[in-house]
Amino acid sequence: MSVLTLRGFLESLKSRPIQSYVEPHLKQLNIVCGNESADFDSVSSALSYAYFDYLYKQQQQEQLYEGTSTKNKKCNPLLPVINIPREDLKLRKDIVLMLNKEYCISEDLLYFQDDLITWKSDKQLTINAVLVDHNELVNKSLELVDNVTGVVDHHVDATLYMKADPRIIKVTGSCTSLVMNYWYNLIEDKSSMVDMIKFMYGALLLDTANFRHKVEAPDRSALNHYYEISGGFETSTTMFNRIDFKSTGDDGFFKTLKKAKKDIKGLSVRDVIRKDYKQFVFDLSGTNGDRMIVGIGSMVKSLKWLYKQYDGINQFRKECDLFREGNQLDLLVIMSSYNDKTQDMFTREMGLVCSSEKKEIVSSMIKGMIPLLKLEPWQKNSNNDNNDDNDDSQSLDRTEGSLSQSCFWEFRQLNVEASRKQAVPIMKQILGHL
Ligand SMILES: [Mn+2]
Repeated sequence: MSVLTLRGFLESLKSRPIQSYVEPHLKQLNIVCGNESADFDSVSSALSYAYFDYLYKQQQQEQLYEGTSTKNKKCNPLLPVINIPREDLKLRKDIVLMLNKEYCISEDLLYFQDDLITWKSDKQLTINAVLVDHNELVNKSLELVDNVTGVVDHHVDATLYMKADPRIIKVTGSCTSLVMNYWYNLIEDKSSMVDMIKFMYGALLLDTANFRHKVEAPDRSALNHYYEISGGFETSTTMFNRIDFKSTGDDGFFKTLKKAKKDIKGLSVRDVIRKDYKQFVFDLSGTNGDRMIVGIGSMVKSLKWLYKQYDGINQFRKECDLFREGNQLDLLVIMSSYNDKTQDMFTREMGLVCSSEKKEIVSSMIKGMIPLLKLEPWQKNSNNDNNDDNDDSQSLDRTEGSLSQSCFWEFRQLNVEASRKQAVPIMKQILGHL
């Protein structure tokens, strides 16, 4: 087998029309996609899963036709799909940096949600999907995907698609670790796997804050595989040579990615929310089938920084409320995480905005979350431009004027281990019992 690269793989996919990947009689198309936040981990997991699947299928073909002169080269690949509109990729500067700079992969070599919509509606295809970095279809994906054929994920198990194969759901820092560990055991010739490593290692660094948080056994074994696989092969990529697997202290690679991830220059509040956003429908406990539509945007800046950047707390709240209304949400949650340099401490904050009709429900939900997420009153910026509103964050904090119909809260979240991944099941649980 000749050595392949991720770029080579994507180019070969794009060199053929989509129709050529369709199972002729069944009108089925096989894809792999990450979750709808399309963060670095999701994109890396989807691309690596598709790439490794392709390597494995090639290996099987070669074994099947070993010794015969007529090699059947036909193999139906899994298409990696990035689960956001194409235009939203540019908001994720960490991913764009990795793709463009390290892999010379431009947007046109990738498939997006827009493509999936076209395949589904114009071509009337049945979509079979492997889900990576999530284990439950939600929102748009529910309409677009017909069958779930595999799951590799590190979120709470929704116990769906029990016949999916593989079905791997384990606690890990990065989902890419599970992808690596799965394919490592199946692919014999590891030489073509090398090209994928820096993308996967990047996800591992970002998801564990450079090995400071949430490093689990599967992450360690993936790291060993990266080290072992790359040790045996020459690589010409400069970035890759800069990766020092053993030192986790001052890693230039991590800092470069983190900086790109945090770069929100030129983005509107709406863009900053959409950059890492997920939407949920939570059932309420009542018998009348009431539901709450909740959007959660994760941000890697402090609330104070965001307020300063976007013309103050009231302006920021107003933009958030517009986003909430525009997306027909009952509640928008902003989960902020950052390193507080003054105390060298990883810090989390939470901002919430809901319509006034949902004020009571959200207040009750917050009461339930306070002990679990260790929510504490948020310390307001000492700037005196908001000095007259008594912001005891646990009580209702209304702002005047056009925002009078909405309610806002801000908290410091002392349970810093709980990211969105942990906060969502907590919210779901509380709302289901109100
Ligand atoms: Mn993930």
